Amino acid sequence: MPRKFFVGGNFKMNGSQASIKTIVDGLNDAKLDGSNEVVIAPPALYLISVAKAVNAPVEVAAQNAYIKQSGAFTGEISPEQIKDAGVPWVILGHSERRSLFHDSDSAVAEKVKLAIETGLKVIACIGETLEEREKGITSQVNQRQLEAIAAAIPESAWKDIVIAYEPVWAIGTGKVATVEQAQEVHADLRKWLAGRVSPAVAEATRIIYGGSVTAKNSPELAKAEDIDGFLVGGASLKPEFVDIARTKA
Ligand code: G2H
Repeated sequence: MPRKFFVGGNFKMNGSQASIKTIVDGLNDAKLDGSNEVVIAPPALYLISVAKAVNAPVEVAAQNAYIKQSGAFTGEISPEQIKDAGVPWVILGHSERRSLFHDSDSAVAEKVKLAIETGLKVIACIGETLEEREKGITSQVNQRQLEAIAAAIPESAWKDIVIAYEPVWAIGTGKVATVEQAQEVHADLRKWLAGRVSPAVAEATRIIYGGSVTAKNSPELAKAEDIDGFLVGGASLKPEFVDIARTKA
């Protein structure tokens, strides 16, 4: 079965009630036909209102979740609370969480495990830094990050996981990976999944690309065999997100 193309919009810590309403109105007006899976991730404060306002087929994701369901963890939100808010998805392991908030490989894996056990679907982010790429360890870094997740979950969990490959050097920098660079990593990850998890999981799992994706570069990237969609940051705040959401549709 072909993998359904997936477009995520990660608003990061951007937007206001008014600007987010404009984005949601734009998506609703676009009347997307559901041939692509489209998910938007506003800041946590706006999750409930966006989940209520956005029309199917667009769904909503939280940008992070904690490793516990409740308790004295000031400032955190739990997978149960995300589910209770009517939000089916969560982004975990984004490089900004890893680098700025010290989310380790094992913390990300624990978060993925609890989110999956709670019934959420997960956009699991991995990616190498420029330094790691220049050292020639791109493959090892991405596999190490994915291995932590693979070791924490059963094979059946992969049906609810989308892998987002986001080279850190391409995030918000305007330096998009070339189609060849991205395809090489995506193919490498799919091969790794086949060996580590199973050929069926490797075949079915969406591996999406993130890092300075725009309406201009998305059609070319989408042609690559192993690029199954995008996680879009900056451009998800702009009207062009609707065009990206329609890539390949
Ligand atoms: C990568 C991406 C979205 P941007 O972080 O996750 O952001 O498209 O702004 O590079």
